[in-house]
Amino acid sequence: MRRKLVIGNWKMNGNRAANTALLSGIVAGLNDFGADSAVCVPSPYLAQCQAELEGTELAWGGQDLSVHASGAYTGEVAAAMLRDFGATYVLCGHSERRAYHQESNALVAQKAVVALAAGLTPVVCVGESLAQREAGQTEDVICAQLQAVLDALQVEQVASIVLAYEPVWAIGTGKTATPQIAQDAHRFLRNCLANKNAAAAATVQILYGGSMKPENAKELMAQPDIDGGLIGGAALKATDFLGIIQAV
Ligand code: 3PY
Repeated sequence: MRRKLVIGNWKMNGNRAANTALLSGIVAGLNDFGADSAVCVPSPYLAQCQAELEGTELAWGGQDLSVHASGAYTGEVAAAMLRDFGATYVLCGHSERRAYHQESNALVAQKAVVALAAGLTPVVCVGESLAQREAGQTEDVICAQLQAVLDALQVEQVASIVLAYEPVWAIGTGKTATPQIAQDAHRFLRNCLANKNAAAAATVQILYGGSMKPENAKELMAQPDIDGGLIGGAALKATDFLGIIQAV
């Protein structure tokens, strides 16, 4: 039985005062809903998460990491730095990183490897664009994105990743995949995982991302292969984020 996991992706939002209100609102409302929860925040706010969340049920993480350990890489954040501030998770290959920072499947795979080596759980994001879906390429695209990561991992490491299916056409657009569309993609991804490690495929959490909100979370998370959510806009309001966690 896989435990549900709900991760808020704050993207480039927040400020110290608003973060304190949001984090304390979430923590106050967490009530053994049967799901794990976390927030992935901009790097400057990792210290704030550590200070305000240590000892609570809410974990935290980064939104990206460097493939390098240290050195002359201006603007980059190393895995060890995320760990230094208590991060548990790190997003790898969010579609916005792939689109705006030209992150290739190979680079995303390297990031997942580096995250695992540092003791972080990589949340590997995959998803097709609208044009790719309309061209019938969804499975080819998400398979290639996942396969690059699987090729880079040792067989036993597969169990240590989290996967997120985020159809690009549903991110920040208000459009949500129907539960059946999402379930079909999740089942397909689980089968891809199974080709590398069948036992791990049964335990890896596959999150749905793309305009998940309290109103649609229950139906999405009722699907057999949907193990939680990677939440964008709705993660910026404590009641909405809690509403999604409660829908588990
Ligand atoms: C969204 O739902 O908008 C996301 O991109 C979550 O990562």
